[in-house]
Amino acid sequence: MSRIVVVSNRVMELRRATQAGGVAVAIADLLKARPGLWFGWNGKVVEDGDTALSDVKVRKAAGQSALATLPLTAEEHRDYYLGYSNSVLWPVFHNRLDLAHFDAGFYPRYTGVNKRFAAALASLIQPDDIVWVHDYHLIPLAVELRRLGIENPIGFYLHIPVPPPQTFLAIPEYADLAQALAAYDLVGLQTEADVSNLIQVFKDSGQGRILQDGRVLAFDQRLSIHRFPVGIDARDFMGATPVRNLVQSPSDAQRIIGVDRLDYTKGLPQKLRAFGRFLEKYPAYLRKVVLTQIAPPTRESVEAYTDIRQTLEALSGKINGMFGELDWVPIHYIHRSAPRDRLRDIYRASRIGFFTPLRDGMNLVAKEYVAAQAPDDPGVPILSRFAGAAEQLVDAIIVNPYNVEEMADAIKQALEMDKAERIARYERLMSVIRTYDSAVWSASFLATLEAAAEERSTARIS
Ligand code: GDG
Repeated sequence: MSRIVVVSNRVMELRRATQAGGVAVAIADLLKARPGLWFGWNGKVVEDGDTALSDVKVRKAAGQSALATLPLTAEEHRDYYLGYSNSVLWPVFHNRLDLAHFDAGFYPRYTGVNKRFAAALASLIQPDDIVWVHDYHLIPLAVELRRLGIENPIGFYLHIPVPPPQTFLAIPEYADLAQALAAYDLVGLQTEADVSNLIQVFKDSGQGRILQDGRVLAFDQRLSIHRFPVGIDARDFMGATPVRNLVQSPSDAQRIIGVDRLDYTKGLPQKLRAFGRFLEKYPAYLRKVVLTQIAPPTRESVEAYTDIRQTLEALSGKINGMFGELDWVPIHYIHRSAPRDRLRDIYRASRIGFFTPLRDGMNLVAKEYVAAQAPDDPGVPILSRFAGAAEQLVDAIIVNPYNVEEMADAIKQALEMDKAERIARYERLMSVIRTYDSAVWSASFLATLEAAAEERSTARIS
């Protein structure tokens, strides 16, 4: 079996990755199951000129896998990570051109880190390795590896959405980015909408057309573009023990749970407003419902993230002040991370899972919530139509996250849904979540990548 070389911005111990949730879990599961190397940043920042910058550290991890890591300099951390990755690509790909900060100094360091990573990685790649690069921080990696003579299959998976071409083309370096994507054998995306946006980006940048075999010819390169919706390991969340009385509230109160990194893409202010509107519109539910919102801090040194924190603190305080009673606090807002097994039990104890991002690549939390439900008395997910997960989880209550009135009504609908309907929806949702789990996601990506690379080498020989 070939070795898998996984490349992502941040590398962590497999045990820690399993706790972190999200894609780190899928990568950790893959590397426990087959021989591999996980390459990327170790989370450390060092002085410019430090020898550690070119001295990649390789150490054994679980199974037959190893971790290979490098530090960043303070300037790289500022311009590559906080700058180009999280102040340009993240907001633009989530349709927030208004929050993008186009600073001319960011891009050279972004490509600089990709060059440095490629040079360090090239010396570790063996002839039979399959290289799988993850996410927007590392778009130029394949170009750099090819320049260094690496001929192995190289695939790229984007965890965040592809914006419509009009938005993508607003990035000053859009043509470089499109060309860099075309250097991969396979680009994997979360949804059909992402696939069609990316194909359109290639067409609109004057450089792409679809070939008869379904592949795309762009910038003189042939590549495959496919949808591989990221999944969870459902077994991790089944068999949860519901926790009760998490906060002082009437014991018969129904819980609504939200779990989102405190990111402006997650639609948190709209969600809190919708809950406030629900209490105002349907006063019979006062004292009968509690919204627990877990919102761990993230990327706090990026300015746009300070604003969202202040907005949420003000909103939760306002709604609690307006509706709260001595023995009932309507919003239980936690700006810290919760342990993963605790999260599972809270999902299970919640009648509603409330996931309303304004834009999201997939939204794994919605899948985790469903998987944690009791099969004979499951809760109901309310899900934004702009989360990638909405393409798959059609049996959730699907809402427009900009429509506060509609979300308020969805809460009522979910609370009043009879058990038979809840069970029927749960069973259909679970069958999707089980079928497209994290193992299927990585296996299907890797199989498609190997086939795509095979076609490239055959095309070259003939
Ligand atoms: C990106 C894309 C895409 C969250 N809070 C806590 C915690 N988590 C875990 C969740 C879940 C993961 O983090 C979050 O995954 P999401 O998919 O919901 O969102 P992003 O972090 O934005 O992830 C997204 C994903 O990549 C995968 O492709 O779906 O669209 O934006 O697993 O459980 N885990 C713990 N404590 C917390 O407080 N332990």
